[in-house]
Amino acid sequence: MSDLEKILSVISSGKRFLITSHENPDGDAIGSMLALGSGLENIGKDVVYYNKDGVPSLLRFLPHGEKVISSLDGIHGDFYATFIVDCTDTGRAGEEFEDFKNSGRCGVTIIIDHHKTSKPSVDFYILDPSASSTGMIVYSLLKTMSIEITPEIAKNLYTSILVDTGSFRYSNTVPEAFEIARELVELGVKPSEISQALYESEPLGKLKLLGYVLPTLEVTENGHIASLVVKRDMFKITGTSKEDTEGFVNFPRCINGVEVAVLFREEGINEDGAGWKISLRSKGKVNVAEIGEMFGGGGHERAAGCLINGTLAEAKRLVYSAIKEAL
Ligand SMILES: [Mn+2]
Repeated sequence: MSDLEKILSVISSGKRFLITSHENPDGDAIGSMLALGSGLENIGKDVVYYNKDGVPSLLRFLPHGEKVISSLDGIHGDFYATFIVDCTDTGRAGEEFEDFKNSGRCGVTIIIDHHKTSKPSVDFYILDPSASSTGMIVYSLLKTMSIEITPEIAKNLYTSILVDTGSFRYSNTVPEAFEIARELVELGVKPSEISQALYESEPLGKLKLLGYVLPTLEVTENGHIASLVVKRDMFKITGTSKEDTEGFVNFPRCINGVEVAVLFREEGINEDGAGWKISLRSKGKVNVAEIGEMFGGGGHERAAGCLINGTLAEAKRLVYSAIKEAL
């Protein structure tokens, strides 16, 4: 039996399922969780939706987003199976989830993901790096099970695809992305409504934060690398949080001639000094997943990340030299 057949049989024999995704969830993580869960609920299953960081405010328009809990404390009993979506590894769902899993309460563990990775450490998995988003894999799974794509599921799936293809602009925008999106629009999704919710509903504070971040713009290596820096005091001054830096890395990327864009975001202080959350974006020449991996992170060829401890100067030196090497 293939993993897909085993997953289908797990779904048909089970009643109670847990669905989770990676921390700092994006539209694909939450959209996939909600689309899969709604589909399962619609065929009579009980679903608990968990994400360590909850649903970011920008994604609260998604149908059933209010069902997502951010703590497993009040959860009683065991699950028949647990889906970890848009995650190469269960560790990305956070420490609380790892503890919950290690206590044996997750049941059968299943990963559904589109990141390039080695064999994940779960019971079964569907990995399709050719899919633009996990939402596309969830769409196929629901179709395979003949579960109706309701307008609410459609909205979640469309958001998954839109976010992970950068609104059909990134190189992962395969024909299937348009084909599925076309069907979702026929099922009632209004593209203008979703794009307004995603791209024209920013809080004022985010723009004020951008005002502090843009002056940190630095372009190096003959104009091939551009970076921005977000420091913690900028959040304090503007009343914002790290969630508000979503998309900032796209500003240095949009510069003509820039191959790799980097966002350095200051994290909590520990004994090694500051920690820097690094977001990397490539226009294609450099595989930034490899650069992320060099520092214990990972991601896609054109979008990756990692964490580096030390001063900003040290973090910049390490990242710039790795990119320079790859250019
Ligand atoms: Mn994704």
